[in-house]
Amino acid sequence: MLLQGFEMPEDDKNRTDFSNPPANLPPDPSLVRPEARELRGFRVYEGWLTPEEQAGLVTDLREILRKAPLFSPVTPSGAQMSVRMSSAGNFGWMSDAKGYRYAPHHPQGSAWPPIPPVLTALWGALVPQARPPETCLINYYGPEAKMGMHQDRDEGDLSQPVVSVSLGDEALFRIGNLERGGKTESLWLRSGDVVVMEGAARLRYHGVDRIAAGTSLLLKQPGRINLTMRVVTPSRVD
Ligand SMILES: O=C(O)CCC(=O)C(=O)O
Repeated sequence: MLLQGFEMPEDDKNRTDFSNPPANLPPDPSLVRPEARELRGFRVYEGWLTPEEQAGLVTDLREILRKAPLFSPVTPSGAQMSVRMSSAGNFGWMSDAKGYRYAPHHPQGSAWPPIPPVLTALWGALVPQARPPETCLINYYGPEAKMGMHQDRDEGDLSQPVVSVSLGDEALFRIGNLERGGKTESLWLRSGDVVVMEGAARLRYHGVDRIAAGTSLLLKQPGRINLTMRVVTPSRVD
């Protein structure tokens, strides 16, 4: 039940047949990746992942979520988030009455599964100077889910980037300022798009206002997956 939003189409003729893609495709040297465009310091790579890579990633995610099922986090003030979450990597992001934090275990007690190699390769290609990612937060948005404006600041080393991958239905992504409030700008993120938040833009407020259900054929049901890779631990001072 927890995996339903991620199942690939098997018998729907209107959808591309990605039903049995290889989990990790070999790099194709002839593949030309898109250049970034910049919006308020966020680097946006439209269509960075090919449809085949997206489908392979969904296969990887299905396996991850079998071991670390999605759960519905509750904010410290007691509100249930509309986005369901899980994680891969050494840590997973958690929220409950005790606050926001990273934890080494899923709420059910198991370690988080490893981050899929296609994602660590993407990180290496787009932020080669960064430390390796220590977590990949998996956000699942149903058609009604959204995410309020927030900063990503629970990590121990804010000099390290956040790399965000969109899969499935389009999302209206809003970028704000370094402090709450003020004018904002929005863009639609589509399946395969990647956003890099780093440097001066790392702490910009951002959020997701809505999902345009049914705009992608990648997932079996309407909805969106967002993956954000981050470094969690403080940098070592030797
Ligand atoms: O879903 C998105 O595109 C953004 C996710 C996000 O802001 C977060 O996980 O902190």
